Amino acid sequence: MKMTFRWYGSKIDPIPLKFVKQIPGMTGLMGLLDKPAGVDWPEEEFVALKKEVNDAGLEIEVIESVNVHEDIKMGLPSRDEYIANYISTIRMLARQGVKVIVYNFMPVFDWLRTDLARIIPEDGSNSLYFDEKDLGEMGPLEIVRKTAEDSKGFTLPGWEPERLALLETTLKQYEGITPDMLRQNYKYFLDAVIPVCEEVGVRMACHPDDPAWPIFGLPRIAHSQDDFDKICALHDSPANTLCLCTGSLGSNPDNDIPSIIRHFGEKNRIGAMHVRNVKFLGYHHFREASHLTREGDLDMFAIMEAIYDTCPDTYVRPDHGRMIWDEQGRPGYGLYDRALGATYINGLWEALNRIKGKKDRV
Ligand SMILES: [Mn+2]
Repeated sequence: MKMTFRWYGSKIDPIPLKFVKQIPGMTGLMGLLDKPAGVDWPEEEFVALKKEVNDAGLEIEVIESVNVHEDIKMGLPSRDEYIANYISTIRMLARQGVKVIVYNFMPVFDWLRTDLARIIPEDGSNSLYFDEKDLGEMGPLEIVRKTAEDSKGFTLPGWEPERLALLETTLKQYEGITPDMLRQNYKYFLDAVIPVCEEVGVRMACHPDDPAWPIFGLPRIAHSQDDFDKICALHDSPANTLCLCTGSLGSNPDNDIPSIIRHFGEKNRIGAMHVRNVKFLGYHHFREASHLTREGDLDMFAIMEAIYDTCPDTYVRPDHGRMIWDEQGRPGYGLYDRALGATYINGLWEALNRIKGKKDRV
C-alpha cells in the first residue's frame, strides 16, 4: 500500500506540504492541477508541481483532476478534439512518472451533498451530509448556489464555476441520454485512451458516482459492482481500472464494499483506493463519519483486509475527513481528520501484517 494525500497546490491549499510529509507513513500525493476539462495540460506546469512535491520529500504518481469534458460524455462531434487533448495529457503525465489517473464519468455533477458542514451532535465536529429530501426541495440550480456559498471561499473539486454557469443548458442536453447511450460514449472514450495508456504504462481509474444512485434524472452508470463489471468490459485491459471510493459506493447500504474490493482486486482492476467511512441516517440520507469503524456503518477492518489480500500494492488515501479542532479549511479536506484517518489505516495495516505473518509488508 502506498499511503497518499489529496493536496490542491500551494496557491489554494492552506495545508503546507511539510505538514503532509509529517503524517506518519505518507509517501506522496494523489495530486491535482487546476485545469478545466478538455484542455491539453502544459508540461511545464506539471513539472513545476512535481518539483515542489519532490522537494518536500513526497511522490506524485497519482493524478486526480484530468476531468472528462461533458462533450465526450454526451457524445458530441467536438469530443474528438477533447479526446486528443486527453491523450496528449496522458502521454505528458507518463513522461513525468505518473502511474495512475483517477477520473470519473459522472454527468454534470462530480459529487453532491446537501450540507457541507453539518454539525455532528455527539462531539461538535462537522462533516459533509446528504439528505435526498432536501435535494428535492432545492433543485439543481439552488444546490449549486448553496454549495458555492457554503464552501467558504475555497474552490471545490468538480464544482468549477465556469462549467456550472452553463448548468441549465447542460442539464437540457442530457435529456434523452439513457444509461446505455452514456455507456456507449464511455466506450468510445476508453477505446481511444486505453491503448495509449497500455503503451505508456499508465492506468486509468474510474471513481464511483457519489452518492451511489442517480440524481436529478441524470444517467449515472458507476455505482455498483454490476456497473463496474460493465465498465471493465467496455474495454478489457489491465489499464482500464477503478478507484474504489468506499465512502461513495458505501453511501448505498446495498453495496458490500469488502466483497466489491475482492471482486475487482482479484481481477487486477483496482488502480487506487479512497478509504473513508459513512454513517447511514435513513433512505438516501447519510453523513460522513470519522474513519473508525464503530463511528460509521462500514467495516474498515474488512475493507483494509480485502485490499491487503487482493491489491496490496495499490495507492490508498484517506478520503474526506470531518472538520475538527476548529480547523478552517476546504470542506472534507482539512488536515487533522485526514491525518487521523491515515494513521488509523496504517494501524489496521500493521495489525494485518502481524495476523498474516508478513511483518514488514508496507
Ligand atoms: Mn472519493
